[in-house]
Amino acid sequence: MLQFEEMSLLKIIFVTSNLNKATEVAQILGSFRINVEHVDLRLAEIQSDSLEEVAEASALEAANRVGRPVIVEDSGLFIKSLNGFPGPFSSYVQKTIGNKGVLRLMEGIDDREASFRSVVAYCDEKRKALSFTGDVAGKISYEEKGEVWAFDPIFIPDQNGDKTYAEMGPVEKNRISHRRRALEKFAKWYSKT
Ligand code: ITT
Repeated sequence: MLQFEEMSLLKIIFVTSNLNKATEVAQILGSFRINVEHVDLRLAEIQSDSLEEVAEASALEAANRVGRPVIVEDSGLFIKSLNGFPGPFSSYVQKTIGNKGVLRLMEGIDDREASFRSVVAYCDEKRKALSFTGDVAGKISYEEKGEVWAFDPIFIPDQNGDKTYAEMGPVEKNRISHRRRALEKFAKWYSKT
């Protein structure tokens, strides 16, 4: 017989080709009693200045391919002194010039202000995507600090002293991150549906 705890656990499929993201999403949604099944698919990303538009188009494609309700997540790092670059192009920038290239672009720039944005988009059989956005304000460091994943070693969130995401460790990062903020909004909505 099912225990009460098991019966009350919600489930959702998360589609991403990024294993780091899958791990974080499972940990964060787990804390809201939502169990995550990871489906590893690379989705077509439309070109747009809006992360919401990109995420919602990906959610629709993912729901069509998987045939069940899904979430996807699209994130971007927006650097103020670079007019919001790389923003929606963060993945391409990370793959091409990487953190060292970003730090080189910012040589001689004192204004290090930046923000990390996460958009979680949900889509089900109604085929109308719904998105939830989370932002964290912060700074770009002068050098890479810590390891882990992609931009983590160069992003210092404002709420946490001088530590980069990479130096914080997963528990601390998942408590305050842009992804946490977007997923918390999704979890509250999903738990009520
Ligand atoms: P999908 O399959 O889910 O699209 P992706 O790696 O293409 O995976 P995004 O376009 O959302 O994911 O991510 C943009 C870039 O930002 C990409 O290089 C990520 O690795 C990086 N990124 C996203 N979230 C991050 C985080 O919390 N810390 C560091 N880098 C992150």
